[in-house]
Amino acid sequence: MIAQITYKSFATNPDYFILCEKGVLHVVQDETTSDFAVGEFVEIQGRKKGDVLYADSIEPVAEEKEKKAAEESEKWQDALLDLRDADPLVDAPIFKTMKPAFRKAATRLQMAVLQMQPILVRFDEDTDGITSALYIHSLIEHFVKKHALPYPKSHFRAFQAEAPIFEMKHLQVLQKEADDFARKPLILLLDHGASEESLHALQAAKADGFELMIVDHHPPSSTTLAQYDVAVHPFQHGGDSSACTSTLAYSIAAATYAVRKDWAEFAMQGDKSPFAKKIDFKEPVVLDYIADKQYTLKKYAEILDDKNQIDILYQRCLRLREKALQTAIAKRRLEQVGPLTVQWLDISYVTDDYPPRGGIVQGLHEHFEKGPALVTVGYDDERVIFRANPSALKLGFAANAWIAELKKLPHAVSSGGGHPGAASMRLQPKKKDVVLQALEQRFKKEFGST
Ligand SMILES: [Mn+2]
Repeated sequence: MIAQITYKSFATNPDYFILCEKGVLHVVQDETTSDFAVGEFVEIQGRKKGDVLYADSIEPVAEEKEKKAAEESEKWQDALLDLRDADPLVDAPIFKTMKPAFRKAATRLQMAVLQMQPILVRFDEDTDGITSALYIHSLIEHFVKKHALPYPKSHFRAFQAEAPIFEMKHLQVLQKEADDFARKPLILLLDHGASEESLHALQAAKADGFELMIVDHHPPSSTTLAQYDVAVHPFQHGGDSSACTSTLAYSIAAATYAVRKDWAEFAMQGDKSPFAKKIDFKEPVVLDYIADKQYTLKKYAEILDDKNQIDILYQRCLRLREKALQTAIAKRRLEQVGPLTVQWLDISYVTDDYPPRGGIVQGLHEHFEKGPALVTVGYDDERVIFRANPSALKLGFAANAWIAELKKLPHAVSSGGGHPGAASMRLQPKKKDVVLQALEQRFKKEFGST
C-alpha cells in the first residue's frame, strides 16, 4: 500500500510513523533497512499487529505516482478529521463571522496530530491565557483518544509567557525544544503575539522553518499578524477585543467536540469581557492569584476542578486584597479639581506579589467609584494607570485620549493606550515627574474653576 512518512526515530534504521488508508501507523523495520525522509511517499508491505506494521518491504514511490499519492494523503486526513457545527458560546455576531476561522484552526491542529507534528504552545499568564491553553490541549487530547492515534504526550508542550510579547529569547527556548523532534514544530501563541513588539522574533521563527499560529484578541499590528500561517483574531473580521482569547479557543475546540464552557466563562470575567454574563466566579480570581507560580496545565486544570482548594485560595485572595485596599486608602492623596475628584496613588511602596500593582489601583478605584466624578491615577517610575467612573466620563475625561496627548511629550512615554475609563501607559526612565506635572496641569486646565 501507499503511505506517507510523517515521523521517524533518530536511529540509523529508524522506526517510522506513516499516514495511509488505515490511518496513522507505527512502522517497525523488521526485515528492511531504509532511511526515508519525513514527508516522502513509499510503497510499503508488511504484517499489521495492532497499531504496529512490521515492514517486509519499503520502496520509494515512482515519481509519476507522487502527485496522486499526495492527493490520497489529503483524503486519508480528511476522513479522520472531526468537525461539527457548534452553537456559539455567546450570542454575538463576531462568533458567527469567525466560524470559518475556528474550523480552519481546528483542522490545522488535527492535521498536526495526524502528521505527528509537535505543537509548542506559549500562553499569557492570566486566566484568559491559561484557559485558552487548556482548550487547545483538550482538543488534541480528545482527538488522539478518539482515534487511538500514536501522537506522544511529549509532542504537545505548553509554556507560560512571563510577559505578553514574543521576543528572541523566547524563540530560543522553543528552538531548544524543537531539537528533540525529527520534524519542525508548529508554534502556537495564545493571548499575545500580535503586537509590533513580537514582529522581529516571529520573522526569525519563520526564517528558521517554524509554522506559526496565533489565537489572540489584543489590538494587532497588521504586519505582525501577516507573519502567521494561521491567525484567529477578531480584528481581522471587523471585531474588537470583546471576545477574549479563551472564548476563541473554546470555539476552536467546540468545532471538534462538545467541550466544557466554564473555562471560557472564567476568562470572560478575568478579562472583563463585555460578553460576560456572570462575574462572581471565584475561579478567575484564584487563577490570576496563582498564575505566577508557573504551574503545569495539568495542575491548573486540577485546581479549577477542586472546589475545596478554590474556596481556600479565594479566601486567601480576599484577605490579601482587603489588606492591600486598606494600605492604599491610607496612602492615597485626594485632590479636588472643580467637579472632579482625582485620587492619586504612588504605588512604588508595594513589595508583595499579590495583588499586583494594577490590581491595587483597580481595587482602590472600585471601592470609591460609586459616587461623584472620580479619576484614579496610580503610578510608579515605570507606568501610569488610569481608572475613571461614569460621572467623570460624562464630564469629558477620556484616559486613552489623554494618553495620546501625553505621548507628544518628548521622550517621556514609551507606549500606552486603552479605553476612556481604563487605560495605562509605560514611561521612559526618569520621566515620571515630567509626566505627572503635565497631567496635573491638564486636570487643572480641563476641570479647574479658574
Ligand atoms: Mn486576554
